[in-house]
Formats: sequence, C-alpha cells, structure tokens
Amino acid sequence: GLLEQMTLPLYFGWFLLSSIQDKIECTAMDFLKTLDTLEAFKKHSSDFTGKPEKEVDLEQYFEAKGVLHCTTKFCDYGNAEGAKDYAQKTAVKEFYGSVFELSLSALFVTPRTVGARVSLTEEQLVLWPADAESVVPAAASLPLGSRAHVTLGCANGVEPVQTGLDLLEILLLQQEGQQGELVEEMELGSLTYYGEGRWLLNLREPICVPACFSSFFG
Ligand code: 2AM
Repeated sequence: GLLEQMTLPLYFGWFLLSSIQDKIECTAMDFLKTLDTLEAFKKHSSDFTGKPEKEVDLEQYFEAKGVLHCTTKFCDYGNAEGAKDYAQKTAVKEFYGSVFELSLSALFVTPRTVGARVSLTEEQLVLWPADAESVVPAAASLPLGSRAHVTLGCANGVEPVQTGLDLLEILLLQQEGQQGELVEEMELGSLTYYGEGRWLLNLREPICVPACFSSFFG
C-alpha cells in the first residue's frame, strides 16, 4: 500500500554537515570565478555559449541544487530498481546516522553541471550500490565508487542526476588513455581540459568534509 511505499526515501547518501556547506560552496564559487577568467577557458567558451567569442559568467551559469550531499542510492520512494534491497542491507542500517569523513579529490565542470569528485574509502564503499556505475554500460569497467560525487550546481534545465554521468564520462576518457590538455597549475591543483567543455581540477590537497549517512524524503 501507499504507506509501505512511503517508508523508502527519495535517496540515501552522505549529507555534508551544515558548518562545512558554506565553505565548499565558496571554494566552488572561487574556482568558477578563476576558471572563466583564464585565457585557456575563454578560448573554449563557445562550449558553453554555443557562440564563438561570447564570454560566460560561470557563477551565473550554474544554479545550486539544495543541500550538499553525495548520493549513494537513488530510491525514488521505492520505484527505483534495487531500492528495497539497498535499504535492507546490514551496512545501511548499521551506519544510518553515522558521521563519515568524505574526501573531495577533484572539482569538475561541464556545460551541464559542476561537481566535486568523492574518493571513497573501503569502509565507505560498503554503502555503495554495486550497480551505480554499470547503469551506464560503458562505465561498468570503472572501479566501484567512480561515480561518487557532490553536485554543486546545474545549468538551467539540467537535473542533478547528470553530474555523476558527466564525471563517469571524464573518467572513461581517462581510462581510454585520453590525457586531456594540462592547462594550468592553479593554487588548488592542476587543471585539465578534456574537450567539449569538460574541465577537471585535480586537487593538490583533497578536501576532507564531515558528512552524515542518512536519507532524504523531500
Ligand atoms: P546527484 O546525486 O547527482 O546530485 C535527488 O534527485 C538526488 O538523487 C540528486 O542528488 C540526484 O543527483 C540523485 N539522483 C536522481 N536521479 C538519480 C538516478 N537515476 N541515479 C542516481 N542518482 C540520482
């Protein structure tokens, strides 16, 4: 019945503690502000505008998508495949409400999304669904947890599910041996361009953020 369905959330995930949200949002904004002033970025701004020579203000381009989190399992209130099995996993029940340290290892930007890559530990991977990557058939060969990320913003009309897909796309290019074009050593780390508006900043020092494993009902 309806009541039974309602007991499954929209999604499970790690929710960044509110004290750290502002800091991460500021870091992301600073990155976007720096990125769109780089000559190398301006050269490719048509990836974002569709028009040559037209500049883009990345801070305006993306809109925030609510509370910062790293989705583990999208359940869609029980409609998503494997939702019930996931909710019943021992690890999910055991760690529900626990605080973890997530490691943000890279920031990435595409014409659709901006996000932070999350590098999961072995302990954190027990909460990661086995099929998160393989729903994208080409990405089935990537290591478990490759899709883990925090959505920092989406372009107008883009749904946040796109952020993880954009990350997988960049990781697949890397796996295929595409080095990308090392553009610049920035204060935060090294910036690489993968074509078609795909930018990745590998952080010199990963950012550690406390995050509570929980769920969102909406
Ligand atoms: P995100 O994890 O990239 O931010 C509610 O929509 C949340 O569930 C968002 O955080 C969103 O993306 C995530 N989400 C939505 N649909 C999804 C799907 N099909 N697979 C995985 N995550 C999804």
